Amino acid sequence: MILTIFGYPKAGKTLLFNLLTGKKEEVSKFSTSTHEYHKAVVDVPDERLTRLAKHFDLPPVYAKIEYLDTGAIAFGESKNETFIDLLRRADGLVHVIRGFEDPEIPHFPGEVDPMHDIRAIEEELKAVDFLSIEKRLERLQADIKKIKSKELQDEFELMTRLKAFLEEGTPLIEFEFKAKEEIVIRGFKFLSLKPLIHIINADENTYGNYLSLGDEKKQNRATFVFCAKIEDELLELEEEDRHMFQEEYGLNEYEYMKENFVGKSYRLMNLISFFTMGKKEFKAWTINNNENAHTAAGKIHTDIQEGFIRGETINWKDFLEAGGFSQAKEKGVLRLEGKEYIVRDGDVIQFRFNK
Ligand SMILES: Nc1nc2c(ncn2[C@@H]2O[C@H](COP(=O)(O)OP(=O)(O)OP(=O)(O)O)[C@@H](O)[C@H]2O)c(=O)[nH]1
Ligand SMILES: [Mg+2]
Repeated sequence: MILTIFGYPKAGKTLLFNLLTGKKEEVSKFSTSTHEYHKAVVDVPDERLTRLAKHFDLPPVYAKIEYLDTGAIAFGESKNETFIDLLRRADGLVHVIRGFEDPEIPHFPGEVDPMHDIRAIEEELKAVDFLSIEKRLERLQADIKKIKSKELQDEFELMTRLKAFLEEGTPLIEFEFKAKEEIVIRGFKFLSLKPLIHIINADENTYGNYLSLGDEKKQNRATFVFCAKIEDELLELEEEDRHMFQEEYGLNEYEYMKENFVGKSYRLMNLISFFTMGKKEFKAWTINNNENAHTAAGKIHTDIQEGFIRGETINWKDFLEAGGFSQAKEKGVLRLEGKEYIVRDGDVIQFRFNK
């Protein structure tokens, strides 16, 4: 899974990137480059997998998140393709918003005003999609003149509806696509169709003011509030000192983004994990909530999906208790599930398939 971090200059993007990835990229008050970006792949921490792997004496292979930290925002620029591409590649977008006061660091849109920046960025994302749709419509119009095709006509109608939808100011994520339409639009990688996480980067004085803007979930949109700089400092400290400083800053209830971000974004994006036990490793896989065993098999290998016979399935805790597949079978707690079985968070699955 790819998550792309973006936002106005000096909002604290790289600081967040460093916190989430353990990297030490330079954070600075001054130089800004819009064409450079950082990339890091990190494990999705999962206590369940840690326990399973330990019990069965296998190395754990965690699911992965690739974080991309873009340079400052470059929507309007003529040469913004690299930047837009980093956004298009993402499975989810992470918008970092200036919420701290520091007279030495100017804020590009003017006043520090998170709600303003949130709205402005949402408009930018829709504007990018709007342009892609307009371009596509022009193209389709020309093609339709040349070739009579129901497919092209259907796409033209869909694009026209999407354009009208955007004109009303609604992001595409709120559009109710039919399954067929989803296939048509997949290649466009529309930005307003992606889950979007707004992260307000506050300081100890502004944190309290912005908490009320926090919102776990609204149509695949979420807003989190955190204090990048303070969190960075606090994480350097021993547990005990940490609490003391937290109290001093008035941040007793502070939720560490480093610890909570993945869980929060999985919930927002409706993602769950299932596990497989191989000869050499115990492995976590990420899929959308509500997806079936057939799709899950496809995550692992197309051969497994195509030859799918059944998924021998058990909740991870029961699996630990039973001590393995054969023991679970003996105890009668191993379930034989078919293609249509909706995978649950924490399932351990052994796929049977025709080779
Ligand atoms: N006072 C204060 N400074 C902060 C806070 N968060 C970030 N900064 C400072 O803001 C500056 C920019 O931080 P970065 O993480 O580099 O921001 P960025 O968004 O990656 O910046 P660009 O990539 O250059 O656009 C650094 O000097 C940080 O120390 C904060 O909460 N309070
Ligand atoms: Mg940066």
